Amino acid sequence: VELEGGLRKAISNGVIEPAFQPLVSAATGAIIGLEALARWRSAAGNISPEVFVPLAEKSGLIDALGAHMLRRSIEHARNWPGLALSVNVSPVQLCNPDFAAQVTAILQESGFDATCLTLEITEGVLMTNPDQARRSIDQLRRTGIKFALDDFGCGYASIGALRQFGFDRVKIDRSLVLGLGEKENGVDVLRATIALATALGIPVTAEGVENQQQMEILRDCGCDQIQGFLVGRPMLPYEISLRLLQQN
Ligand code: G
Ligand code: G
Ligand code: MN
Ligand code: NA
Repeated sequence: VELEGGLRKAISNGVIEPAFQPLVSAATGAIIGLEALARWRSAAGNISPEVFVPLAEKSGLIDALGAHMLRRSIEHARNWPGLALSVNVSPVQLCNPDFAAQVTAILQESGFDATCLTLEITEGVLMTNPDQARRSIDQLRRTGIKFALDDFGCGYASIGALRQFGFDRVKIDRSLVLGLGEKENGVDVLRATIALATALGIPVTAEGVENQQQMEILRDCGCDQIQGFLVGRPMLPYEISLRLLQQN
């Protein structure tokens, strides 16, 4: 309950802020997009989104947290024209019938180009509430917003779901990338998973890429986008701006 009150305040006081992790072209190594990741820095230490996102979901604060993250991410992204912005969306948000209207309103008030925004969702919601998920996704895709299926390959998401919901991108879960390069671990599964998405015309991002060897394997398997500590950790906005200056 104390943490819940703290969370409510942290959202309204702007203490929770996005960090940004580079999304890098596998072909050129250039930063082509940024994923916003919520960070809560409190006097008592940093609190992980793995703790406060589920808390927000349980306590009815997730819509406020999601709206805050989207607004703040967009404000920062204005400084990085030409780059795509990815923002994580909780299944609980997606199941709210007002979600699409909320996102549309934030885009309108900010004037941000919808085609530069990708919303990342995990597969669970496609099973638990497919009808509402589809309504939200369809409505937002009509505005130009893109959708990525996050953490793909670690759960139950079917190929059917990829096609039915019209995902613009798939993000291969870290757990599939983890053993790569150590002993040909899991390359076959990875290659097949990527080939499948590619056959459906859906481009693939690899997450959790930590070394050169993993990156080369993933590029050979057909990933066009790389994310992970090898190419950039989640960073403060000014650190992103510095990286972009060095790149250009
Ligand atoms: O950034 P980090 O690896 O600590 O994130 C842990 C988890 O929290 C990841 O699954 C990530 O998707 C999730 N997460 C981070 N920021 C947000 C956010 O703004 N909204 C939601 N719904 N999840 C987030
Ligand atoms: O579930 P989602 O993909 O949104 O989670 C993103 C989380 O993964 C972020 O919290 C980020 O800190 C973490 N992450 C990003 N790159 C790497 C990496 O290369 N290795 C590890 N272990 N974690 C990573
Ligand atoms: Mn994500
Ligand atoms: Na992931």
